Amino acid sequence: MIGAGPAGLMLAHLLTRAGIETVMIERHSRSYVENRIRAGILEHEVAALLRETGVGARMDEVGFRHDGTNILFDGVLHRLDFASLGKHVMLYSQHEVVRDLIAARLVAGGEILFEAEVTAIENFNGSEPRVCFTHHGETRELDCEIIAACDGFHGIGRASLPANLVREYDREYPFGWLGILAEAPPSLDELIYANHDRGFALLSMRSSSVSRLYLQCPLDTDLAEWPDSRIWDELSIRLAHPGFSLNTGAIFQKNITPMRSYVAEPMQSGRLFLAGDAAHIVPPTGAKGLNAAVADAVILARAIIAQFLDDNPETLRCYTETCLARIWKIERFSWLMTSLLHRFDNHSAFDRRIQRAELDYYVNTPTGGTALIENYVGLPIGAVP
Ligand code: RFL
Ligand code: PHB
Repeated sequence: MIGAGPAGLMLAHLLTRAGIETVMIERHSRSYVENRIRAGILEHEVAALLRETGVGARMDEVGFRHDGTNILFDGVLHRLDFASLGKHVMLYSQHEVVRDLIAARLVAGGEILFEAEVTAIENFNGSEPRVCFTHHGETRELDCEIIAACDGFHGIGRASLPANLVREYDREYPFGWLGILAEAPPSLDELIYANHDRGFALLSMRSSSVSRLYLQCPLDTDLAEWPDSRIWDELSIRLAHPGFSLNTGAIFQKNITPMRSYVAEPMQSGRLFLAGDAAHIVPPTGAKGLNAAVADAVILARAIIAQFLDDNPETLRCYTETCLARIWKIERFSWLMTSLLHRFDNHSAFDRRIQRAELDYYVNTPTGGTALIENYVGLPIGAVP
């Protein structure tokens, strides 16, 4: 496994449970990956997977179960009730999931080579694939049967695939998100996704005393021009609706995230397999990045187990096909949420009316509502390996 993010850690966790030996190589330090603030929402089946494989206890203790979410437009809040499909999501930070998976690996006697960087992947189309890496200033080599590149969007795994094999599909959005973490109790016990004439806003949270909020912003936004008071004023305007008041507090982190959709096909060549952000990314509007990475890990673990323990190579051969059938639906949903909720400066008055009609359809008709909920809580991943 190259990379100790959610994809690599979950893959290693599932293979270890099945008795398959794994080696994990991670460029950064343990404390860096355990404190990297990213995603926050776990789909129903991803949360169930953590519980079923023995790494869900802390999530259930300190995470929040959400049985619905809210979409705000034209000043009216619309609640989508997940319980109508018997589902929920968990609000639990990605870095906490990473901590739990690292702890489980160490307890199981496994190792993670931190501050070790893969510099080359060789011979993956032959019978003896090799990974070259540096660790504590030394150059080392590792012969392996399978190489899983779980090394994120800028990793060496995808870059090592033969250029004439890979087809890329890409969309960059003409805006970003200005995200903050603040010492402020959540203003509501569920999320609010707000479509406003001034741009999108999202109300989320990390704990009973910390709020996570986002504002759509131009890509060239200079954080220096966004003092705390301006951020709170803008959030108050975009999230306003009857009976709501925004809790404010000291902002202790500000960042800007660009928005992009991307898929590389295929996700494998010979004995090299890509999982997670290494193969695809989504804009965060659908809360899918982490969930998609974990689902790839489950599909890859099932296929590796089928090949090595059940002598059935077919599932591994079909890895790309199995993943992409899910991934393109996730790409579609993330694109849909982004299209529905943001302000597009090139939109005509006609486009804006269509956007409103679409929002109205998704929140106010049973079919539209069910479609949105079904995707938000997560498409099926299948049996836990
Ligand atoms: P990760 O988590 O990027 O992990 C890849 C790991 O590989 C290591 N690595 C290497 N190690 C050794 N040798 C090399 N040559 C290596 N090259 C790379 C890296 O150090 C890293 O530890 O990928 P993974 O596992 O696929 O997980 C994907 C998720 O992390 C990602 O989809 C989400 O976090 C995306 N994302 C968000 N998703 C959401 O659903 N909601 C969010 O609010 C949200 N916020 C975010 C995000 C991603 C961000 N990034 C990537 C810039 C906010 C940010 C800032
Ligand atoms: C977050 O809490 O960071 C979060 C939640 C939902 C999203 C994106 C980010 O869609």
